[in-house]
Amino acid sequence: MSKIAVVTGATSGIGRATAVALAKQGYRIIATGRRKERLEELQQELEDTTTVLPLLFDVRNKEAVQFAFASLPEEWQQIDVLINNAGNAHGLSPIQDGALEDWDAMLDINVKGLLYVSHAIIPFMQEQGKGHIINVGSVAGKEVYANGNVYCASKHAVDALSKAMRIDLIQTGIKVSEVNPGAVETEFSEVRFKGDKERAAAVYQGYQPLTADDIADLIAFIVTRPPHVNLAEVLILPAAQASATVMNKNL
Ligand code: NDP
Ligand code: 8X3
Repeated sequence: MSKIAVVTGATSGIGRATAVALAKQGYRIIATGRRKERLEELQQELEDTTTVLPLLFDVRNKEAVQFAFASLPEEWQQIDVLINNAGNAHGLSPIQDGALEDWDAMLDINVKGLLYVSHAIIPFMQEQGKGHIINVGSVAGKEVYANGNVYCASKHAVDALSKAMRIDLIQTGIKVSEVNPGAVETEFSEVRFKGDKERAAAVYQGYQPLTADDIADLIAFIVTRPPHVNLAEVLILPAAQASATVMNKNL
């Protein structure tokens, strides 16, 4: 039987590209997200490559997360890899102007959602005595930048949780890695700026950002290392980016 990877946030951007990359590595894919038609489209695109099981839930809803994984058909329970990718930024404002609903969204999705999904999947990996969890953090989990406040805090939490998971799971045979991208052109900025496509496009102008495929390649590399190797943490930036906010737009 081929290996199984769960990819959260597989309807767009990094998650979708990762699902495709892991399918090409021979994995069966459990693809999650809230947009049903996008999951079905991914399933169709991959029908000649692998089997895709779409699971529709909001990672904020812990009962829905628990139910989705508790009701997995038996042939989908031997989960080898979990890509904790679902997440977004909501807003970009000074802390004094922040919207409470944006703060709730970022902390509930990026932090608590990652925890709920991990809590549901770790028992399957423990049962097998092996597994690999890859958390998608960010350069924003390594640095704080102006107006990034709560998004940066959520990604610093992902950084802390990745380290904590690696320590707590060391006796179980489950590897934990963290991938921290800089600027990747996806729907990320459209979500951050609440559908303002022009403002979102401006984030990626004047330099060559990373693509979702660049991150998917890295994730596929990490999961295909030999069992005794763990790429624990990788910061991946566009060549034109030196830190969260320092860019060379003349490259
Ligand atoms: P996209 O907006 O393209 O994709 C976000 C994905 O997360 C979608 O599939 C979306 O699915 C899913 N998602 C968001 N909210 C929820 C929710 N409440 N429940 C379930 N799924 C949800 O952005 P990216 O691909 O860029 O982002 C993926 C990850 O990469 C995020 O964790 C982000 O913080 C991180 N990242 C992105 C960077 C960038 O520059 N783009 C840089 C560094 C890190 P759906 O809407 O269907 O639910
Ligand atoms: C996404 C990259 O710089 O917008 O995590 O925070 S950034």
